[in-house]
Amino acid sequence: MKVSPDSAADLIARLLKRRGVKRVFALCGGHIMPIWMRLDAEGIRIIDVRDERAAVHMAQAHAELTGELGVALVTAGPGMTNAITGIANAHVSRAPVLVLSGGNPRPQENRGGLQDMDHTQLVRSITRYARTVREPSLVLQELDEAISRAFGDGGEPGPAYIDFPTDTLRGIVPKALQLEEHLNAKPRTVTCPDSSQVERAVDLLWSARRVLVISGRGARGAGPELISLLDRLGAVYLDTGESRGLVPDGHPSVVGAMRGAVMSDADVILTVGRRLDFQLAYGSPSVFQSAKFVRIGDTPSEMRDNRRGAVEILASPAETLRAIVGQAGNRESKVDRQWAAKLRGGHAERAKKLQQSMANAPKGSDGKLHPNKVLSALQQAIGNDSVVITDGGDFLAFARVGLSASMMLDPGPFGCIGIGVPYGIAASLAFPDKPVVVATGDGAFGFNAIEIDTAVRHKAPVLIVVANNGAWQIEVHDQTVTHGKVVGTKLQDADYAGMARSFGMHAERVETEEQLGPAIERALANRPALLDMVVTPEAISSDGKTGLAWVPDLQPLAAWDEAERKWRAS
Ligand SMILES: Cc1ncc(C[n+]2csc(CCOP(=O)(O)OP(=O)(O)O)c2C)c(N)n1
Ligand SMILES: [Mg+2]
Repeated sequence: MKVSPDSAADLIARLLKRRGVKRVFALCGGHIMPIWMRLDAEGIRIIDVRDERAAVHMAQAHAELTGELGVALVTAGPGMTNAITGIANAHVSRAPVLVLSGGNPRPQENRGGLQDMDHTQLVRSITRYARTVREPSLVLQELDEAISRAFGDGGEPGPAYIDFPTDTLRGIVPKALQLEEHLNAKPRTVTCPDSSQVERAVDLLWSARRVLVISGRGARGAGPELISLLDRLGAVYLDTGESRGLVPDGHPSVVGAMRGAVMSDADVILTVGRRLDFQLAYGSPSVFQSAKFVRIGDTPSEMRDNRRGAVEILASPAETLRAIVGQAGNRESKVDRQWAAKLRGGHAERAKKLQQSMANAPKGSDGKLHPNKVLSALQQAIGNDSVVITDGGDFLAFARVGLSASMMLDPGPFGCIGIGVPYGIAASLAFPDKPVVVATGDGAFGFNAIEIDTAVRHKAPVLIVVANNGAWQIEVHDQTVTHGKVVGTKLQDADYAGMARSFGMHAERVETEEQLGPAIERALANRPALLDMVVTPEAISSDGKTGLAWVPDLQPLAAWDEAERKWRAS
């Protein structure tokens, strides 16, 4: 059954085209074929993947890196259930992703049809919008609303889900009902800050001695405004995984390596589009010892989870920061310059030491490379204007600390390992002229390893670096230290380069220091490419040591857990 122009499927494709969608990440199936064929007819490129979860991961990476909507298209039943991990990940990361699916034709609904299932029930708790659209003429307005919800107009951004019975997709929509107002993109609503709140924020920030600024997801796109505030105030700044690269590592406010000291020291903490989640000790007074909070966010959770602000501004972070800097005018900051300079000095010293220790990281007693040796060579080869995706356990921790790039993504607050390969593919398609590198553990690589096929077929210029230590090593370490026994956490010393070559990808195995540099150069020149880096399992990462692996009761890190325990008892 062919699908014609003016069908509901045709309108879906036309709307996505109007909204600037260039790529849809998808896996085929009869229930969605009408949409698929109309997307193709509209010239929207279909990135056909090997597992629906990867399609949603790709849509999320696209959204997070470009600020655009990410779109995934998956078929009914198992196509939809496979996508759920991806949807949950986008939900926790608050990423604007639209997931489209199909369902049984209306006359066959709930009669035991193939792949029949009420998908919306399954995803309701992890989406901003979950609807089945049965009426062809409502397709445009439903999509319009779903996209709005995905971007967080009036709420939290995140995944929106819609499916359509296949006969609905083939249904014809009269021209009169194809309203331009639903087809066209509208400018996003920008929420401006209340001026009295801006004044209060300035009063607090400009009278404080030790101001720490922390940014997150909601600050993406507000880089220049954030930098201007840091410059005017002379505050110190902590990067978090959600907005890595927003303030360049070279900026004088960056004190990432002094995290522990600065969190307990600061008297005012300004969060910009950042939840006070586990990565920030839930904002606990046991860690942020005597700080007042100023919280800016365009979503409720980023404005007020866990700790109330002395000032709370629910508005666009860029607009708010601009208003604050404008309101402050020439007012003199009271930030203790010596305090800031000392932290910066400490940061610079530690960063330099880290670089040196990475470059000189010794081999393990097994003669295998240290993960940091690999990362040091990789950083040298890719420079700083690159996109880096980190994934895994120990290797993720080494890479997150050791690598620097203009854009970085990791498994995020959902801790969703396995995102590496799909994120890297989407990133390299969005930024074909930048070096795009996935630094992944061998365990994490396995989840979506089959997507190397997708990378080859779509010529996605990604370099995948697999740290092959033959184990879910961070868990091995935890078992060894905590339980004295290693059970079910070892993997094989597999030939990942051989696997990649079997799909036609340039791939090499690297075992020695001498092979390292030249292999990286060849791989960068021949992307998509994979480097199977044999590394020692003996290297213990910061995450392996600090508690993240063994999940303490009160806080995610051992030191915070201890501090929290003392504070609760005091
Ligand atoms: C989907 C999912 N499953 C399991 C985990 C728990 N987990 C976190 S890190 C890790 C080990 C990762 O191993 P690998 O990627 O090989 O990195 P390594 O520690 O060996 O460097 C596991 C199993 C998780 N975070 N997500
Ligand atoms: Mg491993």
